[in-house]
This record gives sequence, structure tokens and C-alpha cells, in this order.
Amino acid sequence: MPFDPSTSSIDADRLWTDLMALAAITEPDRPWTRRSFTARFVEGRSWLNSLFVESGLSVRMDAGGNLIGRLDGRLPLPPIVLGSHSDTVPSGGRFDGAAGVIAAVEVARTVVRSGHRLDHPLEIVDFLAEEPSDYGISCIGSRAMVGALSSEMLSRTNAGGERLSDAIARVGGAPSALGQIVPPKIAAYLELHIEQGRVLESGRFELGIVSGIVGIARVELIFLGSADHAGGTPMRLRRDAGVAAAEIVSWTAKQGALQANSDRGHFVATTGIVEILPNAANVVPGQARLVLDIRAEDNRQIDDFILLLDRHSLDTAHRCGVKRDRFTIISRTDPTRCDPHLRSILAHNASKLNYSTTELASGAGHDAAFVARIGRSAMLFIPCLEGKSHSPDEWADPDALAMGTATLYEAVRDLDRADRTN
Ligand code: HGY
Ligand code: MN
Ligand code: MN
Repeated sequence: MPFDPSTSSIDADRLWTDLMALAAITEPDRPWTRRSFTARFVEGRSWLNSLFVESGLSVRMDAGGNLIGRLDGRLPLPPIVLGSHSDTVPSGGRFDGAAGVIAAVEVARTVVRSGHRLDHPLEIVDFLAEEPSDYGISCIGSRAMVGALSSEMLSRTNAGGERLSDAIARVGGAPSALGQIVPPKIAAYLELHIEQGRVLESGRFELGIVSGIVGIARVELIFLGSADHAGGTPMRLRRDAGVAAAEIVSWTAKQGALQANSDRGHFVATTGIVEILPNAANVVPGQARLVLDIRAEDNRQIDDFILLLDRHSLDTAHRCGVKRDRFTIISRTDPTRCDPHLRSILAHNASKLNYSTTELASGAGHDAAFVARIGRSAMLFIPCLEGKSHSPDEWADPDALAMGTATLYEAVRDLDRADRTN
């Protein structure tokens, strides 16, 4: 069903125009790419800053590098917070993150246009670096906001040797203040996001109420063998790190499928990074580096998988005559349940607008998982075409974005009325 503008005061055309304008700020040769901490990202940030100001918001940057727009409320209450992220994966899409930030701005604009101020302040956050960054960590801004960005994380460097703390300062944060910050009090956090899966599309649901967000572990493995001449080295004398890597990639897919078919909820395992050195056609690979991404609703299932991977990768190294030089859990977030009260508010307001909804887990990680550590947090999904995301083919329908934004606006109004104490 198309979005019916007579049912909501949001401006669907303006919403779409702004989202496409932000999408246009991309590395020209790799649409759509706005990697955190790059000049393109900073250009997108400055565009957002102007949009926040134009929309009647006061703007600040917090110590963790999050861009925050604020509409004051009538009462001295903790803010209702909306947001997402404006950074992308390399060659990503136009909707992952950005749709949630622009929808939040449209909600704020609609509040201003209505002439009825909220009792609660309303804050719109563009969280810094939600995607896995060049410093090996994701959700940098939301971790910082809730006090979960450790000094060890801040000291990590990118390939160029820049420390994460210096990168945060470079984009306007104040990393040295992070040790003293007290996480902010919030009334609630709501994030609109594309589903990045196919449940809504295949079930023909207009919106999704997220029940929970998977936990994510990222594991780095390095195999060291011997780089040798591909022509002169007999097969039986090789110590081929590439073969060990290939075995782990294949094992991860098979073992991941087995785990996914157990009745322990959503489970996925991906070998997203495979680097072999020296990466030359006529050289037996002497080194291989893998980074695995393991996700589940059940934390114990992640633990079990890592244990199996540890054992299997040692056996594989032995069989291939190579050394397993590194097996490191580079990041780990726990599964997060979304707040039941907020889920019911989202569901109630979607049905008030006659939108069909279903509850579903999020296989993607989100800032909302960290914000849940400081307050009630929930997410609203809109469908995306064939579930595609993290790809230039990512697409969400303007009507879907409008329906999600209209629901977000009504939910904010509802929350504001209901929670005068909080
Ligand atoms: O990888 C994720 O789950 C998210 O899109 N950053
Ligand atoms: Mn993403
Ligand atoms: Mn995202």
C-alpha cells in the first residue's frame, strides 16, 4: 500500500530528497562510500550539521565524536533520542544508517512545524563510525557515549599508524575527556533502520518491530607457512598458508549452517576478510590473515562456535604444516533485547496508522545495542529490496521510509505524553 500523506504530517518528499542528497556525498568512484574518519565522511557531517540547524535544532559534538541536534522540551526531562549513523561500508548503500538519521531529522522538523513543543527534549544523534572502522572497531560513537570505549580501543591504530583517539579528535570529538564523562540520562532511544534481511519483504509486512539485536564476535586468525616458488616447490614439500585459510573459510560456512539450523535462534558466521601474502600467482602463500564475523541471539552459541573454531584451526594448521600465529577475538558485543514498552509503543502507533507489522530479530549490529546500556532502546525496521544491504544495490521504497518515519513521529508523541515522569 502506498504511503497516504493525509494520514501523517511528515513531509515524505522532503525526507526522500534529503536522503538522496546525503547519498550523493560519496567517493565518486565507489558509490556509495562514506567511510568513517575520511574527508568524505567529514563532508557528510558538515552537510548534516547544516540540515540540523536549518531544522531548528541546536547542534553539538560530544566527546565521542557523535553529532547531536537538540530541540528543547517544555519540561526539564531527559531527552527522547532518535538516531543512527551516516558512515558506510566500502561500496555500501544509501540507506544503511543514513535512513535512520534523516528520518529522525524529519520527526524533529514535524514537531517544529506542528507548533506543539514536546515536554521532553528531543535529540537526534548521528553516531560516529557504526560500521567496522579501519581501527578494527565498530559502534565507536555509541560505545563512547555509554562509557564502553576502553583506553585499549582508543590506542588501536589504522594501517597508517593513526591512533583511534587522534582520529576521534580529528573529526571533532574530545577523547581525553572520555574517561571522565558520565553517560547521559535518556528517556528512550528509537532507531529506524532498513532490515538488511528478507523477513518483511517475504512476509509482505510494512514495518518490523525489532525483538532483539544479535551479539557479534569478530575473530582474527593468522597462519604462517613458507613463501616458495610455485614452479619449483613439490606439492609434498609446501607449507601453504593459503590452503589452511581456504579450509577455514569452507569449515566456517559448513559449521555456520549447522548452527543456524539448531533451534537456538538467529545464527550466522562469515569469513569477511581473507588476505594472503605475497598474493602473487607464482608464489606459494607464506601468510594468510582471516577475520571472521560470528553472530547469534544466544551468547553461548557464539562461545561454543569460537571453541570449535579454535580447535579446528589448530588441527588445520598442523595438517597443512603451517603455524597458527594468531587467534584473537578483536571485538565482542553481547546480544541485546529491545525494550518491551517501546516495542509496544511502536507496534501500537504502526497499527494506528494501519501499517502491518511483525516482530523479528536483527541479524545486523546497531548503535541501539550500546544505547540499551544507558536506557530503554528499541528499533523499527523498514523493508529493503531482496534484503540486500552493504551493497550499491541496497534499496528501500520511498513509501516504506515515509511509513516508518510517520510511525516514529507518532511513537515520539505517544512516549512524550505517557512518560512525563521519565
Ligand atoms: O555489520 C553490521 O551488522 C552493521 O551493519 N554494521
Ligand atoms: Mn551496516
Ligand atoms: Mn547500520
